[in-house]
Amino acid sequence: MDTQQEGGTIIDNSSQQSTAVDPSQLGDLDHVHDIDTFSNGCINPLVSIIIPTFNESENILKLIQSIRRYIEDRFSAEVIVVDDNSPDKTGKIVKEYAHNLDSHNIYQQQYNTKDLHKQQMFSVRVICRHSKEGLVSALLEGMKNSLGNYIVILDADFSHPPNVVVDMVNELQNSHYDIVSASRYLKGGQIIGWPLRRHVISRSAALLARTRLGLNHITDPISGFFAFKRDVVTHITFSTTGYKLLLEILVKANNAKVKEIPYTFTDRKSGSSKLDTKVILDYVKAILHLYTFKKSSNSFRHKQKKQTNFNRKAKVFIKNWIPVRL
Ligand SMILES: Nc1nc2c(ncn2[C@@H]2O[C@H](COP(=O)(O)OP(=O)(O)OP(=O)(O)O)[C@@H](O)[C@H]2O)c(=O)[nH]1
Ligand SMILES: [Mg+2]
Repeated sequence: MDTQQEGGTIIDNSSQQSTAVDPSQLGDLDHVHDIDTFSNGCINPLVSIIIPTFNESENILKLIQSIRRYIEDRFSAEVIVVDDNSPDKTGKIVKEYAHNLDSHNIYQQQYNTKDLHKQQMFSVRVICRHSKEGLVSALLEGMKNSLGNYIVILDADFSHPPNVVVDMVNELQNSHYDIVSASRYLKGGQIIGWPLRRHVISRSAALLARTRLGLNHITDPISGFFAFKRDVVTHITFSTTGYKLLLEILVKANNAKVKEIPYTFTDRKSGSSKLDTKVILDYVKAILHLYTFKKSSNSFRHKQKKQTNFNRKAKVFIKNWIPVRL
């Protein structure tokens, strides 16, 4: 199914309103100053793995190599790194790596053609933006430029173990689930290395989302590590206010079937955290936005139901009474 050309992931770069972006203009991105594509084949990958980065030079290549080791020979994939002009040159580092990877792949194609059918395509692309625009907008940028039928989102700091990506994709391929989310709070999952303060913030944020947004069945609705079928998001109008994309997808993707799998979250060992007061404030704003969205779509559904009931009663009345009176 060639879904990547159809339907638009709709993006809003302002904080509150939601604006549709014409999918035909997706290549025309003023705020992106550099997109590199190094693909060793013209066949679309099955999976797009999107990694947002800001100052992740110590982690990013190790992570890409690790992902590659786990998925090699299993399925074709593209890694899309979305970097916001990191002062530590993360974007440049990935760009160079991708160039080398590309030449290596060409070498394999030329000298190893016999085994070529066994090899799965693996490509790396980097989207370099002018300035720090936030995590959610980076993820949306990656999604807009992705080609795979399945999209996986993970952080660059090794908090999200790359081997779990394989389980997520298998689950999407072999089951009826639309979203597979890695949970720290499901039985079997855990968090290693967080101080008490982080536990309290995270637990409270998850509780707020579950109770206010009707997500009680999801143990970790604010997970940053998840995968989904492309079709799930094509009709969603996203707002970039939030810090947690999964939350927005869970609320706005009607009737999507969600499976959680447990994983061990390990606090970052290198680089620095971007969690600050602004992030917490943005989170609260996002909850309010989604709460309003949910309420208005519920009342819309209620109105529609009332209208249908009225129409049905009117039809019965016309059928039964009007002929009698005539
Ligand atoms: N492109 C882009 N990436 C970002 C931005 N903010 C954070 N990131 C990346 O998003 C991912 C999650 O950010 P983290 O700093 O790990 O946030 P966190 O996981 O909540 O907190 P820590 O794990 O404690 O650092 C990492 O890969 C970051 O490099 C941003 O504004 N733009
Ligand atoms: Mg992190």
